[in-house]
Amino acid sequence: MIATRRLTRIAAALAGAAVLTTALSAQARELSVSTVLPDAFPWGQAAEKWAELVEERTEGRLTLRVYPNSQLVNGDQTREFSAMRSGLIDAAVGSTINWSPQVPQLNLFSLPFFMPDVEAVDAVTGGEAGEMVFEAIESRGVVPLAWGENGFRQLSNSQGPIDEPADLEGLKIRVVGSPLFQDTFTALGADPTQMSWADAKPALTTGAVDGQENPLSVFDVARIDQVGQEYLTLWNYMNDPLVFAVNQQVWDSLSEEDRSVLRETAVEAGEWEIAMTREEESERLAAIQERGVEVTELTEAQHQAFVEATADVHEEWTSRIGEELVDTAREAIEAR
Ligand code: X2X
Repeated sequence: MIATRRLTRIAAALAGAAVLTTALSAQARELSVSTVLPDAFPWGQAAEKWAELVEERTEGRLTLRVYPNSQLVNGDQTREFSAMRSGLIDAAVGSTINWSPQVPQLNLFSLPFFMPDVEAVDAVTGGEAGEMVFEAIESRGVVPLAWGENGFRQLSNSQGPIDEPADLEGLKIRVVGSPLFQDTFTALGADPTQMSWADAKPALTTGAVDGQENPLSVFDVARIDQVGQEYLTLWNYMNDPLVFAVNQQVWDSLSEEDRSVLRETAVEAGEWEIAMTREEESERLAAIQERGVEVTELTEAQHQAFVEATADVHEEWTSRIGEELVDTAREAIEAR
């Protein structure tokens, strides 16, 4: 009798615990967020900021857990978009470059010498062209929410100053795993090698490659100068925006309220990170120069020589990206 009563009590307690667990999990839902760079970099900070704001505004109902270093795709950043589309990853703050193998329209931002300044970038992302890019992402099962920014990508190398295409002749340059970069650097006479960010620093350290291209914040935080990259050319040849996005099924499963919180916090975190990245550029450049890196700025004529050397790449990739999108972006840039 006593034993039965105890069993009943245990059963009741277990049932209670089960109800509680269900209630808790219904209350607190965790979404995984992939990034390439961790929070020592503005990119990782953008994701952390998003997580912070979401937690605050949903009072813990929704939690974003950030997984940096492309760890959810074993370091292969070009698989991030597919992993998010298939639901292996719930969300990401990702680079347009890394997603461009799956979303050709994202190559818009990597067209060499197409976006001269931050105003051009804002005119594109904030206008009709930006909407077209977001539609292209959405049509592939991922919901884009907001823009962030990795920054204008600058060229560094270990061999000498670069101020004309001929200086790149035969230089082994690490590029990201996107075919457009292969074409741009081949057109410039360099010898491009595609590899992930995880492999880049070791390759620079051993001298397996002579150079790389990345925004100043990445060069600075990752201390790229310490692996022999003593020459830096400021050529603003492309800008690398980030996109905050969520898998479509995950999005559909959220309440309307949580969706608006996710969207508005992504926009806020993105604006915060873009402003910070841009504000810090000049300090970063000064810090890099102080560490002994020789910085080359291009004259208008030198810049033009690079533009001409990559004109065919521009033309070829325009058809892959879509004439209409490229034209819409060009108009926005001209009218900025
Ligand atoms: O791999 C790179 O160069 C990085 C970190 O900038 C990107 O993920 C695009």
